[in-house]
Amino acid sequence: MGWIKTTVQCALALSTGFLGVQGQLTTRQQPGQSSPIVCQYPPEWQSCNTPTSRDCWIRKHSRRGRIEWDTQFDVLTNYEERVPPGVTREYWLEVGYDPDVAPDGHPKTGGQYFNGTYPGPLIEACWGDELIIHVTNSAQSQNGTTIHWHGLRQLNTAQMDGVNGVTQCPIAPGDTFTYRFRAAQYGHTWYHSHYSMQYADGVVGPMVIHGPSSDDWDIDLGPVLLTDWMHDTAFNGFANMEMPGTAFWVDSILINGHGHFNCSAATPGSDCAGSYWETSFVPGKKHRLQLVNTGFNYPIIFSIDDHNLTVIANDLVAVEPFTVPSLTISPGQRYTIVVEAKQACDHAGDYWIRTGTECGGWNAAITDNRTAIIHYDGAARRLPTVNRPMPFNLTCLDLPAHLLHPKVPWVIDAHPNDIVNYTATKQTNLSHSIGPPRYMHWTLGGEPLWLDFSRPTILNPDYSLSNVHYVATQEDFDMGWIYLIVQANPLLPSNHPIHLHGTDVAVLAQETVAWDPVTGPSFFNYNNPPRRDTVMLANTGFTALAFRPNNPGAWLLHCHIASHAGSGLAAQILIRHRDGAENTYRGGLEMVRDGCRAWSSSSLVETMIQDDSGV
Ligand SMILES: *[C@@H]1O[C@H](CO)[C@@H](O)[C@H](O)[C@H]1NC(C)=O
Ligand SMILES: *[C@@H]1O[C@H](CO)[C@@H](O)[C@H](O)[C@H]1NC(C)=O
Ligand SMILES: *[C@@H]1O[C@H](CO)[C@@H](O)[C@H](O)[C@H]1NC(C)=O
Ligand SMILES: *[C@@H]1O[C@H](CO)[C@@H](O)[C@H](O)[C@H]1NC(C)=O
Ligand SMILES: *[C@@H]1O[C@H](CO)[C@@H](O)[C@H](O)[C@H]1NC(C)=O
Ligand SMILES: *[C@@H]1O[C@H](CO)[C@@H](O)[C@H](O)[C@H]1NC(C)=O
Ligand SMILES: *[C@@H]1O[C@H](CO)[C@@H](O)[C@H](O)[C@H]1NC(C)=O
Ligand SMILES: *[C@@H]1O[C@H](CO)[C@@H](O)[C@H](O)[C@H]1NC(C)=O
Ligand SMILES: [Cu+2]
Repeated sequence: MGWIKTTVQCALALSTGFLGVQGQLTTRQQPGQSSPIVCQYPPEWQSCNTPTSRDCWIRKHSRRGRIEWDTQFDVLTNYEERVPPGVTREYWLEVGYDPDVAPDGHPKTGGQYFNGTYPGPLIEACWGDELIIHVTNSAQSQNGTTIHWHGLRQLNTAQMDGVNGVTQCPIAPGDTFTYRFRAAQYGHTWYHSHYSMQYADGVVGPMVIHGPSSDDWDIDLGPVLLTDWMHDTAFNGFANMEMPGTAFWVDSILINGHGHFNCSAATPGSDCAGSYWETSFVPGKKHRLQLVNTGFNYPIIFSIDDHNLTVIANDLVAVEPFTVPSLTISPGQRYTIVVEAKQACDHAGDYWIRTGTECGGWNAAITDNRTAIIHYDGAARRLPTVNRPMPFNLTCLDLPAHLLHPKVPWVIDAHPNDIVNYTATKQTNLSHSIGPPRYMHWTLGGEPLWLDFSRPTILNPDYSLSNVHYVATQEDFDMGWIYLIVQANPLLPSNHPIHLHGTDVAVLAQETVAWDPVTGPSFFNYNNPPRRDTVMLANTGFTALAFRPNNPGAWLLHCHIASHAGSGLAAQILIRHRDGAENTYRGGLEMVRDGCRAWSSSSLVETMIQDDSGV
């Protein structure tokens, strides 16, 4: 063991109240979880992850006790090639309604949740584990459901990606689908319904895969889920958007299921309490927080009064550490941050966590940016007295590329095998109707995406490729690189957080000027560019992405603003789907067929009104 780092502590700060500060493989207990998980590897593998060596994960010792350096898993390990030998972990989740969940104190119509909690239970695993997750759709449900594990690569398990109409049929009310896949990456992410607007009504939860970090920290404060929240059901919100000039309404911002709403302002005389999420800092210690925007509409700006944020990972990619005063996180994106509790004893106290949505533009309803509290252990409890303006830039675009250096570099070939070209734009008053008539559809590949829940692409690739509403393109290369150019329509005000399933993308360029095929490539960075799974596209510009076509399957590409994807801003990329699909997918497609049979015989299929793209 290394020496104990001494830190200045305030006289009162004696107990930490956290498990796992010294024990490197255990983590702090989360609400709703009976005990912290312990990572397990075969006995010859030992942990090398301590508060002063977070970059190391496990190491194999030779019989003679020597360290075999070539058999170590750490933050420099290429996790697309080598994955530790983990264990199998099994979880059960149930999706259902619960009228009593009121995170900001105000009731919500049509709230749907995992296990009746918001956010859902923490799904936890260790790097290399196999996960088996049984998802049951409540018999009382008026919706199908499918669960997507955001950002997980699903190598050779595309059928576990959880996208109805693409990788499976919706899980029928009363039915269970078992997801089984390997946690080959590490870090934190979230899982959410991919059935129409359902995730915006509450079907989301945090997921952590324990592994190494690119910087040291002492105390794990776990996932911090940031989201916009609406009191009406998102299905109504979306239906109300059919006419020009109407927009999705957001009522409050939640952090880990806590928030505030001034009921009295809406209905004079009424009152609803709400609450602030709180967490504790131990003076002098470094705290890890795993930020996720699980929202459906806004990018969220995050800051803590009088504390800087050291970023150590974006999405599921460990990066060289760097420090910023605030972060803008778009729906779907994540940042892992380390925050040092370095306020001196006479300033130890409570500090605001602030969230801003100013770049949302048209919805100025949420003006109070105080959303959660950091409490210094040992200090007297009181509402924070410090009031700082939020340090941020109004663009709400991603961090500049020069800050984001993945620890495991990708070097991109300047000669791609293929270039796929999309434009995020609107179509108004389409003459041919799909679903109920709508004034406007967002599109990516010319036509709005509109899936048939009963005919998922993975079972019907030829049908999908011939149906314009499946917006499907195919790639049959099994090596090299595919580029993806996504342009915005500069006449429209929206930025779009673009999410590709099945692989991380290298961000060759992310510009605020229009794409030009001649000059565009001069912006490209081929040498270890930022890499992530959700990339903000500026309304006036383009983003150029690159990925390897090495994961067979049908992969959704979509905007992570729920109403945009719902009206059609999505496409599918079919990678080598003909390579004997049945054998390519580990575990085969029989479970998908069983799920489709249950869906087809469900009475919901007759009564349900599909008024959106399905995703
Ligand atoms: C969810 O609820 C089910 C049924 O009550 C329970 O068996 C399961 O353990 C819960 N899952 C988690 C992850 O807490
Ligand atoms: C989903 O359920 C909501 C009620 O929670 C209902 O309004 C909506 O029509 C359902 N939609 C589909 C496509 O099942
Ligand atoms: C809530 O709104 C009412 C009416 O606009 C206002 O008087 C009151 O100060 C507000 N309360 C808070 C806590 O902001
Ligand atoms: C944050 O970092 C900046 C740049 O290093 C520094 O000037 C500032 O004092 C730091 N703020 C806090 C609260 O530590
Ligand atoms: C955030 O809230 C503070 C008060 O707590 C206010 O002074 C400030 O104007 C708000 N907005 C920004 C962008 O800081
Ligand atoms: C805002 O942008 C400027 C110039 O690009 C940069 O120096 C500064 O750090 C940014 N501030 C924040 C809070 O991101
Ligand atoms: C992409 O689209 C633009 C504009 O539609 C076009 O000019 C360009 O040639 C396309 N590039 C490729 C590689 O298809
Ligand atoms: C589309 O339909 C709306 C509503 O009927 C109408 O107000 C608008 O003028 C139409 N736009 C075009 C371009 O036809
Ligand atoms: Cu969008």
